[in-house]
Order: sequence, then structure tokens, then C-alpha cells
Amino acid sequence: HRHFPYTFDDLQARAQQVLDHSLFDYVRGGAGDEATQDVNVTELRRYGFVPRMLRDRSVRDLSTTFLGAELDAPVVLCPVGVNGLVHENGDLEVARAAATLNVAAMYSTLSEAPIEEIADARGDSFAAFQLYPTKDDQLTDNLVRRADAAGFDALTITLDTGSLGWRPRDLRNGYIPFLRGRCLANYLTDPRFIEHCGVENPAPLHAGVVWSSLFSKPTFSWEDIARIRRVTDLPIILKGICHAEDARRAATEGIDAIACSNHGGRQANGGLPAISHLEGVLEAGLPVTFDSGVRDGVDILRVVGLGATLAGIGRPYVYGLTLGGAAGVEHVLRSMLAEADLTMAADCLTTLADLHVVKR
Ligand code: HOC
Repeated sequence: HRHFPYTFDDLQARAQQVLDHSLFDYVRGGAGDEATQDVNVTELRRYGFVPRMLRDRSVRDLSTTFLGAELDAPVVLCPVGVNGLVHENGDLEVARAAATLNVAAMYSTLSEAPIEEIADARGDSFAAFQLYPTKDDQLTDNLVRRADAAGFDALTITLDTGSLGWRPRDLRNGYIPFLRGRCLANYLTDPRFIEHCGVENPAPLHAGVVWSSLFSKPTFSWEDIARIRRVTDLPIILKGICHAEDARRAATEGIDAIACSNHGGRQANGGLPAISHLEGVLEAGLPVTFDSGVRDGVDILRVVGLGATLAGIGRPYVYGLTLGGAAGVEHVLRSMLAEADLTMAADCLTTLADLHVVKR
């Protein structure tokens, strides 16, 4: 990997060179003037560690457990619907990388590859199926049952896409990635979706229009969560919870974990950095994954040091995928984990429990 980038900025610059302009913008972009996206990153960097010295640091241990699974590293790949657009068979390449490195991942409803193929490709690695609720509960529940039958380990329900964020880059480019309709594989075989289309094997544009009309359920609420809870026994992760009260409610509703996240600054441009929500969310006592601003190996340690069980990685691995498929994803993950490991070694911190974070 002599020519592969080692920093986020280099990765992003290289990805920009190879991706179609509108697709790059889609991955790179955020809501509004992208202030939230920026502050997600800068605020996280205000946290650090006080080194300890003269302690045996010959062995460092990054392993952890999440929802009963033993993981070699405290990371999870975030769900991304356009993986299949940035690289051929992108969803499967990501799943293969996750299998090779035994890291956890969440796979998008909008994957280009059918979820059963993804479930196969991820081997023994921990895999959650990410669900976008639709206006049609039956269609939503069908997807949940399918994920269950395919052998996924958990269900992640994305809560912050009740409507799509205000994204100037995409407005300018016309939302081309999604209008291509290549991310609808999981709907096209669903009898309920076919009913909505009024025809089997609908043309991509027709399917895209029907899907857009069904996408998201603005009234989605705790009652829907209770319904889905009854549909599956899979552990449920609620993604997008930032308020302590919502986290507490999740705990009382039998939810298993929370993904604390502001969607990488892609949905609401409220300006608050996602990391400022983590402490309140942790108070509910559920296991928490955190994403939105994680760019390198030290960020992984920061997030875990602040109490999250797993650090969610999005854009960094998507750029790795863009540049080198499964090998590219592996390179990015290995680099991030190597940086985390070497940082722990330098600071004489040997386990994740040693990470005491201080804010500057
Ligand atoms: C056109 C609707 O999670 C993102 C996605 C949002 C998916 C909705 C697409 O881009 O962050």
C-alpha cells in the first residue's frame, strides 16, 4: 500500500479525483453550510489523553464486546447506501473487508446488493441491518423480517431521516446518485413494493419515483418502534438519538443500544457537535455507538474514552472503498487501528479502560 493515503484529507482528495462529481459531493457533503459537519470534527479534537509513563505497554488490547459479540476493535462501519455506486459490488466489498478484519458493520436498506448476499459476505463479523422506515408499515416490516431471516445480528433503525436534510451540494447536482435507482434492490423484490409500482420489474426511474413517494414516515414514533419490537427478536439499535430523555425512553421501550449521531452533519445543520450529546445519552445505561466526526485512530480512542462502546466510521472507509474496494477499506481500517494502537503505546495506556479523556 505504498501509494495509499494515510490521512483523511489525502483520502478525500484522492477520492475526489476518481469519483463522478455529483457522487463525490453526495458523500462529502452535509446539510446547509456544513457548519455541523465541520464542528463535529473540530470539537472531537478538543479531547485528549494525559500520558502515563513507566508502565509496561508491550501488549495493547483494543478488543471489546457489543450486544454479546466479542469484537477485536471498538469500531463499527456506518451504513452507507451508495457503497455500490462508489465501487463495483461495493456493499459486498465492504462486507468482505469486515469479515477479514472481524469488525462490526451496519448495512444500509439502500444497498445495491440484496441484503442476503451481504449477510453471506460478512462471514462471522457482526452485522446490523439498517432500516429506513417507510410510509407503508407492511413494507417496513417485510424488510425487518427479511433481515432477521438473512441472519443479521441486529437491527439499526435510522430515526433522523424523517425528511431529507437541506443539502445545497445535492440540490445543485439534482440528487443524481439516488435518481439512478441503483440502490433499490431490497425493494424491487418485495411484493408490497411491486404492488405500489403496479408492475413487476419496474423501470429504474419509475421505481425511483415510487420509492421517493414511500420514503420515510414523518409520523414515525415510539408506537412504530413498539410495533417493530414485536416483529423481530433481533437486538434493536436506535440511530440518531441525541437527547438524554429520548435515550431514557429507549431503555424503557426494550431497546438494546443507541447510535448517538447527527448523521455526520448531513441532516440538520443545528450547529451543535454530535460529541456534545454523548454524555447525556450514556446516562440511560444502554450500550452506545457514536459516529459523526470520527476521522482517524485517535478519534476512535477519544470516542471510546468518552464512554461509547464503538466508534462509528463513515466517510473514511467510503473513500477507502472508492480507491481500492475491500483492500481499500481494509487499508483505511488497519491504518486507523494502527494509529490508535501506537497512540496507546506512546501514552502507556494498554486497555480501552485506561482511556481517561480530558477536554482542552
Ligand atoms: C433521497 C433520500 O442516509 C444520507 C442518507 C440519507 C438517505 C435518504 C436519501 O445521505 O445521509
